Amino acid sequence: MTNSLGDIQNAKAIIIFGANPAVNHPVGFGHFLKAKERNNAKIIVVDPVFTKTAAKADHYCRIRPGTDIPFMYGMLNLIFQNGWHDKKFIADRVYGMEDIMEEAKKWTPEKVEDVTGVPAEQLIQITRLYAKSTPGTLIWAMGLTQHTIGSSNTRMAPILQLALGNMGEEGGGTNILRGHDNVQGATDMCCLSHTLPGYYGLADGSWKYFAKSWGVDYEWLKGRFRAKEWMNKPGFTLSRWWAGVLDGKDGNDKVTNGGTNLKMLFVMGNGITSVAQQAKIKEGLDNLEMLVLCDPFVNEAAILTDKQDDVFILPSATQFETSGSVTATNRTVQWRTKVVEPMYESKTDHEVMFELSKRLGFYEQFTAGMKIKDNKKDFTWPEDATNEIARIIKTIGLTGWTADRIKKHTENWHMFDQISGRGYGAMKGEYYGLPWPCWTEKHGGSPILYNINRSVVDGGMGFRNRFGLEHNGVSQLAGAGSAPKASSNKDGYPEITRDNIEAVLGITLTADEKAKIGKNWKVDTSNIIAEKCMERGIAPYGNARARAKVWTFPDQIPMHREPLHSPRQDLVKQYPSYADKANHYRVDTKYVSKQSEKDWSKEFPINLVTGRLVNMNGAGMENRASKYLAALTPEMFCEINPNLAGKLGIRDGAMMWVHSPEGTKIKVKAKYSFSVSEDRVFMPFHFAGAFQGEDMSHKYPAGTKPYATGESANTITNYGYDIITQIPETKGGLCRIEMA
Ligand SMILES: Nc1nc2c(c(=O)[nH]1)N[C@H]1C(S)=C(S)[C@@H](COP(=O)(O)OP(=O)(O)OC[C@H]3O[C@@H](n4cnc5c(=O)[nH]c(N)nc54)[C@H](O)[C@@H]3O)O[C@H]1N2
Ligand SMILES: Nc1nc2c(c(=O)[nH]1)N[C@H]1C(S)=C(S)[C@@H](COP(=O)(O)OP(=O)(O)OC[C@H]3O[C@@H](n4cnc5c(=O)[nH]c(N)nc54)[C@H](O)[C@@H]3O)O[C@H]1N2
Ligand SMILES: [Mo]
Repeated sequence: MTNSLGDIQNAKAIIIFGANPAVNHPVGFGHFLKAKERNNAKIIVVDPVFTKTAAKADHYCRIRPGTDIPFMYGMLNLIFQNGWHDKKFIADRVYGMEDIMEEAKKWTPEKVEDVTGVPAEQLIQITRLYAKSTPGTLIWAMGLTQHTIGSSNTRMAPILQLALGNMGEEGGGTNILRGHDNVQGATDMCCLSHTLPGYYGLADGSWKYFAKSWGVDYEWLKGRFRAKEWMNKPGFTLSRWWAGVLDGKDGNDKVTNGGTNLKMLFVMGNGITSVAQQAKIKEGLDNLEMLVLCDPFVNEAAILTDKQDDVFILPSATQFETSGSVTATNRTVQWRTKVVEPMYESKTDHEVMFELSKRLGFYEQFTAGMKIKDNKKDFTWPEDATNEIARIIKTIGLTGWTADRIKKHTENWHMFDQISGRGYGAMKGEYYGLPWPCWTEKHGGSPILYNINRSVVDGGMGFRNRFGLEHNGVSQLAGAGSAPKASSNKDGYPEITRDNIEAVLGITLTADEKAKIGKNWKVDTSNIIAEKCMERGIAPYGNARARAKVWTFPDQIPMHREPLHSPRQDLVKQYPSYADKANHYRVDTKYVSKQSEKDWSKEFPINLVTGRLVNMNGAGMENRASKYLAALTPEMFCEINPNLAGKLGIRDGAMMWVHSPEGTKIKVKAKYSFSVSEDRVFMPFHFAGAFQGEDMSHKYPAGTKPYATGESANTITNYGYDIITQIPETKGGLCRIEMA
């Protein structure tokens, strides 16, 4: 999120792609409604389903799943044609917009209508409204990401905002509504397989920086791997670990994993039934040697599997039984305080991890980093963990996030403005929750990314200089005069290093400073670079251009590609998917070969959209185990348009089979609804405990069966994974429906 929920109140227009905040962020959605009241802000919702958010919108565009790129190019085409774009912003602060302009020309309103299903007239109407009502904020969530082209979608949306000059503005920006509490923190700390914490990547230099910062021997770290080369390779993803177990057997995707398959799965805080392709997941679970599930509830992976031995359910404590820092969707941090001691025999997640590291023989190395700062004999949990993060993570500017400061913010939360985040009284000069980057222990945080109307000390900055000084002879630095306010350097400038600091900042370092300073701002644990930058009003990461064009990606600019399972075969030929990708996070992944295997739409003519309910969360066990929440939706269901249901002879409330191209099926209750058109259905994914028509509720340990069980929508979500991130295509697929 470049701005914040509160800042949405400053918007004059709000365009929402693939998010349903009225249901999934109902408290945050209050800010959207206030923007409507305060500014008469217009809300535009682009969604294949008429959601509760759409019900509050001024305009609802019923888009076909997976066609947001044509929709946004269609908007851009009109914007460029009418000269509604921000020419100065583009000239000074963007790289590669010419290529976008060329591609946009192809997407006339009529063509957009054909591909997306949104009437040309409506596209023209909403584009004019959005382009003219600045600042406009752009919202997205899972409707853009869960596609084979999800990563292109998430580039396209910021490009639209860059074209309109809506970036770095109050009331503008791209505000991506994140999922769980602290999912931003989990991402920042990298609960992922392709980078070290803080997005440092897996290169040797990063490993060495972390070895030093953690107080462990680099050679020891290296020795944990089978061979050095594996240190630099990404691991499996959550969506595809099962392929690692099945290891190419029975026609499953082949893996590159050093000649061995995965044998053990340790799960801490994922429901497993929330992941696409449940039939494959079941096969993966069944073939494991050992399965460990740490969860406050019975993790329904244990119910799905037929595995009888070596399945361990460890009772985890909840977040109410522990404390520590958590990061919110707008990059702010808060301190969470323990409410009660861990109940019964449950243990907190960190205790489980500490005990495990003792048994596995690396507790000392695991905890060494927490003792480095004051050369301590022992550490205090969790304060020293938070301080360790502050000491090491420079890339996103966490230096200012010390435990003491975070606690002070949380204790004084009433001393901050709800919209701007600015502090009053004792908190003056700081923004609530110290939104990152928070460059130094004195810096007050940066509530609006890329805002050059503020000084760096007051949270201003340009775009990060991350990809060199030039590409193909074109400068990557921002244009003359576009540095943040009150900067000693008025123009674009590179990221700050030991070698260029004196020249860029116009200063001279002392010999002592030169001896202490790190190689560049990312690894400068002395923090001299950041401190000097603050004095001169310079952002340590440089002042560069945002890239509309990424020369290392399969599509340098976002391009439309039909979903792997598309109802429009004519368009599949015109806009085919990517070439198959070998060794994608260790798994050979199919794209065009799957898409062109046959005309899937003949057998499976209906679009399948999955999503959320307000009373349930994720895999849903937590809520289905609550009598009152379960009572609101006691059974798994599928929203179906009465006209479609009528054609199939299915009555409201009748049971029906939903089949997927993967050869799987689920039995669910029909729920008549006009929220979906006749060509698509909507299903929540919060149910588990039944599998392809079989009730498995006898498998729950005595006394643990939730109040509601049912089929998981993920049993029929289709094959398909994003080309960069490998997120499953759970929002674009096909199905066939028949009476049960
Ligand atoms: N009550 C509740 N709240 C939650 C959660 C929960 O499970 N329950 N989960 C949390 C988590 S982890 C997350 S990530 C967020 C997710 O929050 P959201 O992203 O809002 O959640 P979804 O309902 O999955 O999807 C949003 C919308 O995307 C639409 N959509 C599907 N395909 C497309 C498409 O191709 N284009 C467009 N434009 N739209 C499309 C769907 O119809 C749906 O209305 O919610 C968080 N909040
Ligand atoms: N078809 C389809 N599938 C989807 C999606 C979709 O839109 N459509 N959305 C995807 C998205 S965005 C997400 S984020 C995932 C969400 O799916 P999950 O990550 O599975 O989400 P949850 O059910 O919220 O949480 C997982 C587990 O964590 C446990 N838990 C809660 N607190 C703690 C704790 O403190 N410690 C431990 N150890 N465990 C705890 C819960 O009991 C639960 O079993 O689903 C994904 N799957
Ligand atoms: Mo999520």
